Formats: sequence, C-alpha cells, structure tokens
Amino acid sequence: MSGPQIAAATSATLVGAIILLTVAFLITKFCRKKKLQKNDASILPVKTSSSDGTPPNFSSKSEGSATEAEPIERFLDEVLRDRPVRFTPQQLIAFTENYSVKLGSGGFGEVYKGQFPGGMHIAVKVLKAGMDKRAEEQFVAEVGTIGRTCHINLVRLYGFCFDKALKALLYEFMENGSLDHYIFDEQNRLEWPKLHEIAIGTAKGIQYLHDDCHQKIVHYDIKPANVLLSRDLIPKVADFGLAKLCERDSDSYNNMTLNAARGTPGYAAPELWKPFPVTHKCDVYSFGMLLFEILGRRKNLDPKQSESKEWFPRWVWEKIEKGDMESILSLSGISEEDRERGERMCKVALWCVQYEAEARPSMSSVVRMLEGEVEIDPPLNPFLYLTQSEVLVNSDQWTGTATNDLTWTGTATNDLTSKGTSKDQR
Ligand SMILES: Nc1ncnc2c1ncn2[C@@H]1O[C@H](COP(=O)(O)OP(=O)(O)OP(=O)(O)O)[C@@H](O)[C@H]1O
Ligand SMILES: *[C@@H]1O[C@H](CO)[C@@H](O)[C@H](O)[C@H]1NC(C)=O
Ligand SMILES: *[C@@H]1O[C@H](CO)[C@@H](O)[C@H](O)[C@H]1NC(C)=O
Ligand SMILES: *[C@@H]1O[C@H](CO)[C@@H](O)[C@H](O)[C@H]1NC(C)=O
Ligand SMILES: CC(=O)N[C@H]1CO[C@H](CO)[C@@H](O)[C@@H]1O
Ligand SMILES: [Mg+2]
Repeated sequence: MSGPQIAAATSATLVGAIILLTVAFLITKFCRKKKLQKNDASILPVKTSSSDGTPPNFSSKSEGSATEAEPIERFLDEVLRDRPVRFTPQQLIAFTENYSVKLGSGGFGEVYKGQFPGGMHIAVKVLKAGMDKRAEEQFVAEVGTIGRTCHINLVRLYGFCFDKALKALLYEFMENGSLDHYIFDEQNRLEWPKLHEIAIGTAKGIQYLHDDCHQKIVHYDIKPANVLLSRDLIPKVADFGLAKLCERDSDSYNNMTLNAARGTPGYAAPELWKPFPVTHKCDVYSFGMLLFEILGRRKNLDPKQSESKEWFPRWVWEKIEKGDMESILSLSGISEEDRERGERMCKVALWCVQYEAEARPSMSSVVRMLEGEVEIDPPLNPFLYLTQSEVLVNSDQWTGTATNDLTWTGTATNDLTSKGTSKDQR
C-alpha cells in the first residue's frame, strides 16, 4: 500500500475503534442504570401497574411535556438528566396509584409515595391550592432553578406538574425518612457520631445552596423535618426553593406577612418575625437550632422539662459559660472520645443563633468549624436580648408548630403560616 493509502486505512480503523468504544460505553451505562432500577425494585417491591390491572396511561396530550409516549428508557433518561420533566395530572395518578400512600404533610401541601414506570421510587409533593395566580413561566423558571441543583446533600427534583387544578413536585424518594424521627422518637435513635456526620452533611448541602448554585438559594425553612435520610443515612436537604415558589402575588400580601409566611416557629431567625432585612443568614440561625436539637435529642422548647432546661439552647449556653461540658456530654450521650467534636458542635450552634445576623458565621465557616479545621472563638451570649419575661411572652412563637394552628405573628392569615407538623407517617 502507498503512504496515503496506509494513512487512510489507519484513520478508518481509528474512527471505527472510536465508534465501537462509544457504543460499548453507552451500552455499559445503560445496563448499569437498568441494574440500579432492578435493585431498587427488588428491595422495595411495589406494583407497577395500577390497581385495576390496566397499565398506567403515559400518553400525554399536554403541550411541553417531554414524555410523548416514549419508551421507558427514553423517559428515565430524561428524568435523570439535569432538567426537571413536566408531567400531567393523569401521569401523577398513575405514579401514585391514585395517591394511595401518604408520607406526610407540611406547610406547603401533602406528600405521597409513588413510582416511575421501571420501578424508581419517588415522593410527590402536591402543593396547596391558592397559588393559582402564579404565572406558568414563573413557576417553570423557579422549578428550573431548583431542578438544576446537584449535590450529594440535596434532594433531587425529578419533575413537576403545572395544571389548572394541580401543582406538584416530584422528588427523589428517601427511604429513611426525615431526621426528626431519629432525634425525637425514643425507638429509633442514632448514635452520636452518626448524628455528627449528618450535621456536617446537612451544613454542606446548605452551603451549596448559598455559595455554589448559579443562583443563590435561601432555604428559609431549615429544620429536622426537612433533612431527609437516604438508605445509607446520607442527609439530603429537602424543600429548598419552595418559599419562593409558593410566594403568592404581592397584592395578597401586606408588607410584613411576606416574611412571616416563611420559616417555622422555633427555627425562624428573629429577622423573619421582626422588621429587619432578611438574608441567607436566616438559614444559619435555623441550622443552629437544628444542631441544638441534635445535641439535646429533644425539641428545643419542651414545657415538660424543668424550668432551667425548658429552653435547651439557653441551658447549653449556661453550661458552656460555666465551662461545664460534662453535663452536656452526659445529656447528649456523647462519649469521652467524642468530647472535642461535641464541644465544637455546642460552640457552632451558639454562634449560629446569634441575634445579629452579621455575627453569625457563613455556612462555609460552619462546615469548617464542625469538621475541626479551624479554631472556634468562645461564643458570645446569643440570648442577651431575651429577658426571662420575653421568653415567656414569645413562647407562642416557639410552640407554634406543636399546637399547629397558632398564628404567631398576629398579622398572618394565609395558610402558609399555620405550618402543620407531619402527622401521617408511614
Ligand atoms: N422525598 C421524600 N422522601 C421520603 N419522604 C419524604 C420526602 N419528602 C417528604 N417526605 C416525608 O413527608 C413528610 C412531610 O413533608 P413536608 O415537607 O410536607 O412537611 P414538613 O417537612 O414537616 O414541613 P415543611 O412544609 O415546612 O417542609 C416529611 O416529614 C417526610 O417524612
Ligand atoms: C390515555 O389518556 C389519553 C388522554 O389523556 C386518552 O385519550 C386515552 O383514552 C387514555 N388511554 C387509556 C387507555 O386510558
Ligand atoms: C381516585 O380517587 C378518587 C377519590 O379518592 C376517586 O374519586 C377517583 O375516581 C379515583 N380515580 C381513579 C382513576 O381511580
Ligand atoms: C401593609 O400595607 C397596607 C396597604 O398597602 C396596609 O393597609 C397595611 O396595614 C400594611 N400592613 C402592615 C403590617 O404594615
Ligand atoms: C437507621 C435506619 O432506620 N436505617 C434504615 C434505613 O433504610 C434501610 C433500607 O430501607 C433499612 O434497612 C435501615 O434499617
Ligand atoms: Mg418538608
């Protein structure tokens, strides 16, 4: 063969090899995905067809839907890509078997268990009615922002439904439920080192929302019920972006209620219920309250406790101030070998709940402090502003979740404010 012929032959072989490799790669990738789904399905068997025996109806008439009766593979591919997929109300009925398994309910609506064709488990959050006036483009834009986040410590959003009668979000299903069950229920408690890991993972998730998203996301509702746990107990922050998504038209709000509508009593930073500017530091405050609940394995405000322990964060401050770590360690079930990490968690919690937003650390500092990478200054008293009487006067604000229908600002009348706690658990 002549020189040019050899060159042509070589390049032809090269091109062939590349094509072969690409095909092989695609096949492996596809198979792995398939296998994952199979595993999923074999661990938690759920019927794929609807209860009456007919296969679910996936043909979609709605415009803009990405799933025009495509094969399951294409459909799942779409879902696993970084853009949330739009579904129709009929599809949601099929996925949830007509909403037969309820996982819980909260301030924004009810959560149902569901399954994509192919077996992947999902959680479907049906948003409360009353946000109908929201423009479709705006809804889809917000959902796009939430859906493009990708971090090991954030719950994935797979899709959504925007219909006159039904607005819903479809999330990755978290098998081990929410963190509140592991710190407040006596039966299924986790060991302290595991809780410490969960605290760090949660902090990393929030840090990503604050610093690493292309569009900064303030959560507004950090609390143990919004930290979900995967099968391997990896914490995943849930419900970020919802506060913005569910904001009603500005006319139906009066000036103050916009902020009052956000957050949950007991976790919401002072600026959310006082006329101060609100920044991402309100999440740092709520995260601090979550740390206290991990330390105390109890609700921060517990009227059943003795007076000195009734509000746990203040009790921790008093012990830290006196240099009495022992009381905290024994109460929290922290062994002597974890003493240093326990002490760090106390200090971080106290820094996070500082009254002045500027005094609170950023989430990236919080992560570094919890991981022991930086020295932590002795915290300042976060409760200076509270006289004893003020705690009592404000105690409605702290117990709002427990009694469920308390409106804790007096101005709030819309249903976003009366946040329910999850009552219907699996
Ligand atoms: N993706 C999910 N996977 C598994 N369970 C979930 C999922 N999302 C929610 N849940 C369950 O449903 C319950 C209710 O969730 P929901 O978000 O409606 O209420 P909440 O977190 O208590 O309050 P909020 O409305 O302030 O977020 C949660 O406590 C959790 O146990
Ligand atoms: C599936 O849904 C479409 C439109 O929603 C409808 O026209 C069709 O009859 C349905 N098919 C079945 C089998 O239910
Ligand atoms: C779903 O349930 C509702 C009531 O819970 C019922 O009215 C409706 O007919 C059901 N739909 C289907 C498709 O089974
Ligand atoms: C908010 O503004 C409206 C007028 O737009 C006023 O009537 C109302 O009192 C204000 N509310 C508060 C809490 O300031
Ligand atoms: C601590 C705990 O409850 N872990 C559970 C998490 O979920 C897996 C799978 O569903 C269970 O096997 C674990 O027991
Ligand atoms: Mg939630």
